[in-house]
Amino acid sequence: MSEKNERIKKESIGLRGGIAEALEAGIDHFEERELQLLKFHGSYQQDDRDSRRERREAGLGKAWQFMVRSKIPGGLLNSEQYLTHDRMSEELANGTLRLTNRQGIQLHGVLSGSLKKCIHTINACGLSTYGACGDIVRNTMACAVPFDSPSFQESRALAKEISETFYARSRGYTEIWLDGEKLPVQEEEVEDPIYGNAYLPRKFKIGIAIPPFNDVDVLTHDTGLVADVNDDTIVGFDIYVGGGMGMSFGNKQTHPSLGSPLFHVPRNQIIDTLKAIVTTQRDFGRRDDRKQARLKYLIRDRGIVWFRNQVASRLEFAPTPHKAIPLGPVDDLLGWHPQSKGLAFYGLWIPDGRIADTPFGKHKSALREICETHSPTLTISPNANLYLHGIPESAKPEIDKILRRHEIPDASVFSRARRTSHACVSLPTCGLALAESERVFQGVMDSLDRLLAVLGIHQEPLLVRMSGCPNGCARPYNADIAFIGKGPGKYSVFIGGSHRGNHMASLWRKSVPLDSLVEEIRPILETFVSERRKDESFSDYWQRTQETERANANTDRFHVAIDSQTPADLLAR
Ligand code: SRM
Ligand code: SF4
Repeated sequence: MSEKNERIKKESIGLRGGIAEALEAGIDHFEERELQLLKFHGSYQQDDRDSRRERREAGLGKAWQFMVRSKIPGGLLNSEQYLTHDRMSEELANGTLRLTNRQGIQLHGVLSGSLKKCIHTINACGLSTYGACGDIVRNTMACAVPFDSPSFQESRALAKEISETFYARSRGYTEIWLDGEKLPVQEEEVEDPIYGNAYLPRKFKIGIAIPPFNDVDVLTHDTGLVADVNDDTIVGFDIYVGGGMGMSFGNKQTHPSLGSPLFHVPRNQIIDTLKAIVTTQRDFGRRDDRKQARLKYLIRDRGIVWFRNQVASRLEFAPTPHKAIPLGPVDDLLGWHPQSKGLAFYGLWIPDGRIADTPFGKHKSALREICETHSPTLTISPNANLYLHGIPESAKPEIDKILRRHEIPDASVFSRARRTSHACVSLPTCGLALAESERVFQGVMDSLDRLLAVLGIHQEPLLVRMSGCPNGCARPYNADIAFIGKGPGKYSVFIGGSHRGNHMASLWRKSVPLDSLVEEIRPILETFVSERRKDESFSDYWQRTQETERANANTDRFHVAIDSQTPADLLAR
């Protein structure tokens, strides 16, 4: 498998393969080589899993379709770009938009014949899908809170700069989808200076946090940057390396982990430092086993000291020790907040990032009307909520009216947990899903909200996440409470991460039916309420009372070391 992937990349001639020819031939789905390369272009080949059995029984093949992912550095887009996606969702996709928890937008249900129009249109509106998937640096995340102060603006600009630095240089993408138009960041085709012809061993993720906000969940990225802000100016960064959430049940060599401190670098050295980190992973990351190919495993196998020396040897300056800059919770600021003089922003809760007209409100229609009439700027949050910003104070009542008219509840009616909770996409589109996630999560959260209200902890900071399989797209393993799909209707329950994102949860129950999930955690929450110390959060309570000595030793540190008792170990018992 790994060998095959490596060969496909090397022989792809700048990620072209036979994609153009297959499109020209009018195929409804791609063969293996092209579908692997298509990921680098921002699209996954999928099929409608709901219709699989029926089609099989009718002697039909799979209902092939594609997911197209827009890569949006820092999640920042304007109303016209949003409306372009909205229109495409109606004309070319399944009628919904899916905000992702890496601040991108996914369209599902695109047919092969519409792929070119879809990708072309995304580029024409000033965004791109290039590098949204594949063994490459993915969408760079940045703190989504839309404050206008210099440090926040700087982090958004840096997300863009990082994105441009790590674009693949091949013009294959533009030839196939843009009729040869050149993207502004692309130069004449030469051997790619960062990626060579084999690209990276695996996906690579970067996120930027602005303290005290940790909405980007900074320890879960291959490389997380925590801004060192002085007098509202970013003067440097604490760098964390080797975060990652995926694991495979039963494979003890795989595990989620939180980033380890690398060092501190000045602001003007950050791009060179990122190049040094990415090229170290390019040169030393495992290419013989895709399940061991992420940066976290390179660091586990060779040690952080080796990695630090490798990266430092590629730099022309001497980095200094990391400063352990503290961070707050993984929350979003929902509702109205002042942005800068005369302007306000609104943090809109989007259930699981799915923009549609649903019983939770007509988010799709409301956002269309708001963008058409008020043209706010938008930022997708890493919890897949949406900030509308640049709104004059005087326009607030009208926007409120549009939201109410579309039956969108004020997020304050929900528990604090629900406002930042997230479930991955899962069925029916995700080919890797073992259990439902997005489609059942709000039902689970309805029950949990009722329980939290009864227990009087409705406003307690709790991070709750659900993933339809152990790949962990919802970043579940550092949540206070996490449900991870094990098989149809069955979930493993993990407890004891943290709403600050700085602690790993551990396995609580191996396999629980969907309709018993909340009942299963009721006793834990009841005991928390009766035994907690004054102002003690759930994660602090859990770590004080439940965890092993070893894990307890880590609780006062922002960095959490990889525990040898990984969830995969526990599940394999
Ligand atoms: Fe993910 C694969 C959806 C964020 C870890 N992820 C997938 C695929 C593409 C399934 C596939 O390979 O066939 C899913 C597509 C489902 C669909 O139908 O749309 C998918 N991942 C998502 C999204 C949409 C979930 C969401 O609820 O928002 C997120 C898209 C982000 C984006 O805009 O780029 C998404 N995925 C994540 C995250 C969280 C993050 O990036 O901050 C993780 C954990 C962090 C990490 O990478 O370790 C994540 N996705 C994975 C993995 C496991 C990777 C690993 O090395 O362990 C896979 C499977 C794989 O790559 O083999 C995967
Ligand atoms: Fe699919 Fe698993 Fe990711 Fe959910 S966690 S989107 S089921 S790969």
